[in-house]
Amino acid sequence: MKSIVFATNNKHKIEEIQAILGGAFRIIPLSEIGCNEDIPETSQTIEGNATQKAYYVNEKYKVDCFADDTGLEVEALDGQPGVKSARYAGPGHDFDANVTKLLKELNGQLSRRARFKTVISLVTEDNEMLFEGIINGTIITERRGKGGFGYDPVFVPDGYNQTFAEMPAELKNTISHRALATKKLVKYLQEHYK
Ligand code: ITT
Repeated sequence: MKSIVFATNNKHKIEEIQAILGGAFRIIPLSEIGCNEDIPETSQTIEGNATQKAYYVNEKYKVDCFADDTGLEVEALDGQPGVKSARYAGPGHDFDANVTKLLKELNGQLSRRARFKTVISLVTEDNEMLFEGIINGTIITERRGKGGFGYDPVFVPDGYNQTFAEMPAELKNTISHRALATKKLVKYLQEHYK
């Protein structure tokens, strides 16, 4: 069976991608190649961070691999928090504080348009590719829903009335930024990766 390393130790992400890939490929987590370190993410862009992570693992461990990075880009905030989404309110990766800060920054703004963007970087022996997934929507004024994570309670995707945190996980995982980027990666792997 074909296999490829995913530069993450986030079990949830591995399961999500493995589910879309089905039985044709096996996704190998970093723990299985003996990589337990914090991979640097020092780029100023989402694309840059995904690429940096994939190259880091490819060069150090000599394996074909892919990595992802995601951010929430808010129109009225010139694309912020963007690449800083996880640490918007400070270094603690505190989801609740990040949402509170976002709602405060948007207070009184005319536009509440936003988009989630996921970029997946694939680095193999002879190729380098980027796959992007974007979902547009609106930031509402108060949290709604208990599901998901991060900014989900305040993000309503276009065409829906529920926030990502209110809708069933299966629905979010079918329409989300991450799902869109992942489907592109999977299609590429199925067609080109031998
Ligand atoms: P790893 O690097 O360990 O994989 P991370 O927390 O940095 O995990 P991401 O790069 O995927 O995760 O996302 C960065 C931040 O963007 C994340 O901490 C959330 O605040 C937000 N985010 C990402 N995907 C999201 C989603 O589907 N719903 C809500 N918020 C999300």
